Amino acid sequence: MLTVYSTAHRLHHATELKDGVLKPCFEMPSRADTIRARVQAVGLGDVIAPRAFDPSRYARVHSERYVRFLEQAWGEWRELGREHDALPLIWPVRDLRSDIEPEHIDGKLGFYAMDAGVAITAGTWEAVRTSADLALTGMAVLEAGERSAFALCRPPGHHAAAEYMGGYCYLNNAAIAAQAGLDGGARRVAVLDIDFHHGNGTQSIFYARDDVLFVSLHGDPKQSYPYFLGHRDETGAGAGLGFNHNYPLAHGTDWNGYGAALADACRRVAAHAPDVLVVSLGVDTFKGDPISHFRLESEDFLRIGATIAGIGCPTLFVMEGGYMVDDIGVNAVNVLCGFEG
Ligand code: SP5
Ligand code: ZN
Repeated sequence: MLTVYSTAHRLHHATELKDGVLKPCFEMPSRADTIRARVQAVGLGDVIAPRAFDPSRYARVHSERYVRFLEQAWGEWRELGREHDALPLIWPVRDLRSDIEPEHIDGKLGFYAMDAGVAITAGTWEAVRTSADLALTGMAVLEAGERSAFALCRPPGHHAAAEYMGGYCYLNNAAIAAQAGLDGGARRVAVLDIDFHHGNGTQSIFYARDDVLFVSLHGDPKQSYPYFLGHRDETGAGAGLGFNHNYPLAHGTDWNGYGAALADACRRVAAHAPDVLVVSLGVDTFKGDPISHFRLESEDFLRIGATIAGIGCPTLFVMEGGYMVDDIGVNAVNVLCGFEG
């Protein structure tokens, strides 16, 4: 399996608000480099560089003004003489106006963010756009006839929706790749999201559509981030009714509960008969993850890969979360090795 990777991710290393204190993000550069090292240690296959795509490709699933905001935010922040990470401080909740884009950068940050886990720094845009290009390159690899590919994306993407960032995510790499698959001729695409956290952004982007099936296994939002989406009764809207399926699982879920839910999820994906499958690959379901609450063992990730392979569809793996850095390489690459059989 080819891996698409770039060192550009290292340009993004930010801080987040954690338990009331600003700290370095759990989503840190060593994550991607640990996974890359494991890819090479097991001889998974060649590691290739991404092609550069035009930002108009990102605007197939994001709004143009949101992509422009991401590109320009750091410059606007710096114009005010600020040097630390750009972070939102106010959000347009419920009865506040969310239909007018503010001009001031402090207003814009809140307008385009769902939380305080998405700081913008000097290198963020370059890292973010390269991460999306990794996913687009991975989709191009499938279109060229490969059965699978691994986009080693960082920053991750699945919390980012058409017009907002959140949860370490800026551009939705998996959604951008899924849309590129359709634009390249696929009639049906499925996104299977196995990150511990619900992929609220991907769900939101495709919620009213029947050409992209979204299926997600995650910590129950009653107990787990992102709290405000990911319940079982969210099954799609309009033409998309029946094309969204959530499997909220309790804290402490181990392979017993997880394997059964995954088998059911994969049956649903196979029934959609997708021309291409995008897997949002998070390994924060691991028992030792510092911010998540499932109990999967490293060997369970081999089983996940084998179960996904059973769908029998060209598959693009897009890296999402996973914060137990020492084990993230083994766990992520176990999914890929399990897939290859
Ligand atoms: C891509 C991805 O995995 N994003 C996750 C973002 C989660 N951000 C907030 C997590 C807060 C968890 N707090 C629980 C603390 C447990 N000690
Ligand atoms: Zn996650």
